[in-house]
Amino acid sequence: MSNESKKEIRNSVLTRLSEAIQQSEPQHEETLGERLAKAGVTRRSFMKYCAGMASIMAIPASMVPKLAEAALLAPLTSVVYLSFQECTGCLESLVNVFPNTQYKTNSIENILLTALSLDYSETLMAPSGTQAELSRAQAIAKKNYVLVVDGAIPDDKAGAGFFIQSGKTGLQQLKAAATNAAAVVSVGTCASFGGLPAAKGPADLINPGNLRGVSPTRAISIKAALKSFGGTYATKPVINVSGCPPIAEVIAGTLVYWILNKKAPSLDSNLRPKMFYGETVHDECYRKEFLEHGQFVRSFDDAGARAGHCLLMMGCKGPTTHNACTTLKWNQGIGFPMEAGHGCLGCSEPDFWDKKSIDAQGIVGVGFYNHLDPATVDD
Ligand code: FSX
Repeated sequence: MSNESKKEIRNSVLTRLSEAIQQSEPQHEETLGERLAKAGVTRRSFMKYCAGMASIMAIPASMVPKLAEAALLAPLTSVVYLSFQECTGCLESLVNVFPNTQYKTNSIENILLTALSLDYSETLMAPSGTQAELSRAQAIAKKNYVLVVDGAIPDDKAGAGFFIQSGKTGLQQLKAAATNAAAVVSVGTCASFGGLPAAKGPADLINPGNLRGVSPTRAISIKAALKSFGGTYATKPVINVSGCPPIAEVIAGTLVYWILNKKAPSLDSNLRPKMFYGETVHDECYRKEFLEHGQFVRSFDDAGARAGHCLLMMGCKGPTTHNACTTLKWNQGIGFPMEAGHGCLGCSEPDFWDKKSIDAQGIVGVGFYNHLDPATVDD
């Protein structure tokens, strides 16, 4: 079959799909209030839920009724979800938010999340190929959606050959999807800071293409990519939800904040919501008192390990890692690494794969499994 004939068939399929989707589009955009009512959630319990969320998010109580009213009347928030260089751990984490035992009001939280209209997600949606491309084109033609991105963006130079999808590079796809987005939420450390794909590795490692001291794909964060586009892309609101992967409730909480407020929460200098990243993992760690008394685990399975002492000498990076692991916990509130006897890997911080550290014998190393330099620990 000639290329011309293939093009014709493709165009006619696209036209038919487009007509079918337009015919099936609802005339009325369902609001969150209507969705909650259908699910049998009373106005009173929704207000109570909002008050609970507001206290987690440090929103003044006086603002709650106004925000809740606005949320009830708001149409569904459209979300376009793109994935680049990543392992899909972030999306896996997000879907773990159902059911949520943390807030005890899981039905409302789940409905709040269904207030997101996931208009495009390669991993979760049923369509593929041409139909998926059409879904993306239609989703990004709308305005004011939230663009959720996981994964870092690889080099775009001619011949680089990384991440080509439908003939377009990652940078080209990101630019197209960011154009009409109201905000960009970078989910995961790869999207937030480059993460694993941007890891440089040891200084003597020579990567393909004879590259030394840079990641093999020269991956960059979503914020850095948007900055490189310039203009309105560079100033587009970006919220980093870091972690490899991030905690499910932190991703959900950030999106719920957007639904309720239509603006970003207060962010730290790494563009992370302060409500979740305002404290270090160490701040609320139940092993903290052992550090204060100089009682450390020095090898796994020693007396200190059995007594649950501080894991700092085993490389725990809790004191320099900002995240909510010790408060929200993981796997629907079940536990966090130190409760399982392992130190924090520092996965929500920039450059965590390459960070310099020192082990219990005082040997300075580089990289993921090396240990924290005690000199960097605050008193
Ligand atoms: Fe990265 Fe996420 Fe770690 Fe994986 O999408 S933050 S490698 S958990 O999947 O991007």
